[in-house]
Amino acid sequence: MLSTRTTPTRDVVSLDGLWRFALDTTAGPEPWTSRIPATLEAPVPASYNDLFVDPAIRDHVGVVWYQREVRVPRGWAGERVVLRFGSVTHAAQVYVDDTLVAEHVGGYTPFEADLTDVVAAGQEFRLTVAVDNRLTNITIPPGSVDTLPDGRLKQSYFHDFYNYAGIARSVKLASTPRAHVSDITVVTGIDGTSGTVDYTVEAAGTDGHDVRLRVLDEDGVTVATAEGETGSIRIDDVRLWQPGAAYLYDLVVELTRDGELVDSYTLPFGVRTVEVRGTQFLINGEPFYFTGFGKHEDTPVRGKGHDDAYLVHDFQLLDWTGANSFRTSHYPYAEEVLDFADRHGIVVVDETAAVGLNLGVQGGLTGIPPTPTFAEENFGGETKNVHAQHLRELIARDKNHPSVVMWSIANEPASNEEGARGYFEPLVDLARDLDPTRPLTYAAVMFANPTNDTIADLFDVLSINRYYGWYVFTGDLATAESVLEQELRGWVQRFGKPIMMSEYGADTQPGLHSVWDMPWTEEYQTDLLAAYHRVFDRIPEFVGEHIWNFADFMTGPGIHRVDGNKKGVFTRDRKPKGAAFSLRGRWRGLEGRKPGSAHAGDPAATDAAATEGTAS
Ligand code: BDP
Repeated sequence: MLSTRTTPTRDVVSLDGLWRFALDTTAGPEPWTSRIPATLEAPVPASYNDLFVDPAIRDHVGVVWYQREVRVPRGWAGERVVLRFGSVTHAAQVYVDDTLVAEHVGGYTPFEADLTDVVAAGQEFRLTVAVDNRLTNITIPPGSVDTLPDGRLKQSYFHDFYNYAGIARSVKLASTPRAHVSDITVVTGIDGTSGTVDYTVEAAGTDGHDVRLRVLDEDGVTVATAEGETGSIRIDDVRLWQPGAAYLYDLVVELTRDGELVDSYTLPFGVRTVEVRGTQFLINGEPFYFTGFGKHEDTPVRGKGHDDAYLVHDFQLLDWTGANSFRTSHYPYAEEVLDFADRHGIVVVDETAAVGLNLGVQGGLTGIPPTPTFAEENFGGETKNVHAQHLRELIARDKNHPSVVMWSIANEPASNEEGARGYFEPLVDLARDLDPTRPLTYAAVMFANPTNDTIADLFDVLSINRYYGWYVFTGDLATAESVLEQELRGWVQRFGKPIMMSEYGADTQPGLHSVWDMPWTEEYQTDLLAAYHRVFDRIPEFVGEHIWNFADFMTGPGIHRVDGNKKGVFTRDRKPKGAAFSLRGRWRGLEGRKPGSAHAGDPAATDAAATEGTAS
């Protein structure tokens, strides 16, 4: 699915800003048929939960309504008009005046509505969106909704991060010609000093057209051309997209008829390869070692609302610590984030929203579920179908991003349980079919170990989440270190694949200190990470370390959490905890606190970081 851009044949109008807002309990019946009172207004993009002081809104379970008026630019007569939502969490119904124009389920992928036949250039229409935040056993992520004795609905879910909802990404109204480029796929390769670009162009709304393509370098110089809907383009003396050194070309795709331009779309892309060979993860044929974090889209007040200021600042902090990558735990992030990663050379493990396919969490530390996770009445065939559809939407959206080097199909599924293989095998096949070029992984929960895991052989990279020294062997780093090493070696021995740590960390209250191994102190977080790093450095098959988490984040209520999950290396407002400085020491080979003391371009820092980063 192409993202929305202005081109010589396409225009875009942003619909971000303040929309009228109401709960379904106050909006009245069929709110799309008339104006919702402007008592409450909510910004788009933002989650709605933390905006208002009324707990009935924050804790609302079910539908809320967003509404605004939109004028179609008068110059758009004869054009196709498309409405595009970056995401609506978790399900949407979209009305233009009295007409239902789109329905979408899945809170982290985009969808469009073709409005060509229901709106007119120069005219205004009323746009109303029903947003449903409910999670059930047939949503991804899953959850369950119960009715309390007083009649209120209660939402439960199997992940700790807060179930923020709303229109958290940008909304756009776009024009395209009726005959238009509807999709582009590029797969790049390297042949000596040349780059190869295998491309496919899809068009819609046309009964006859030609396709011509140009590749422009970063100076706007045409470096290659081609014709036809599919083909291969060669770029001589190619500049590769590399981690830490991004280089993007533009693929200008033009639809023509009798030599006249009909539609034009520009796709930025990078030339790079990704491959798992033996126990190595190769980017452009070179071993790559992931340093970085699992992140969340989470900020005060906005919740999961996309925010360019936090985007820029977070990437500054990634660079400052020497992180070269992150995982989009536990759902696809806003497209702006991936575009930014493409432009700045940050590597991304792109994860689906399949977090919590694991009833073992209800069994506490035993991990024994009260009822089997993959039983038909829990997460069975229908859940799998929804998961498959989500995977299709994710790969359709992100397939052309050079920053995305691997798909993570799920976080902490019950891969130790019977039924996991039947559930995941078709999803792995589907992902390989949709994208044969990128390796696959999933993040393994602590109940799944090298002996009882039933699915790891289906995947390319072992990603392991572990909390030794935190949830188990709390405060005992010596035991944590030795148990961790024994287990990681067990995974390598059984599966013989590259292995990385996809989560490890400790909740940390900034300002709390101790000379002893005291959980929650800044020193304990630093020391726990150091213990893990010693283990990683002793295992030759290790290909990466992603700490949990980049920053503190909001969670649902629970006795394990004090104002959210505090495993951040940065606080929720992005202040460094002590561990940030020691990470910088490990990943950049630098100590110190001044941002000016080490830039990406500092050769000493880069060399040191490279040496550290590839040490295994
Ligand atoms: C892991 C989950 C992650 C949690 C983390 C924790 O993958 O989402 O936030 O535990 O408990 O199991 O901090």
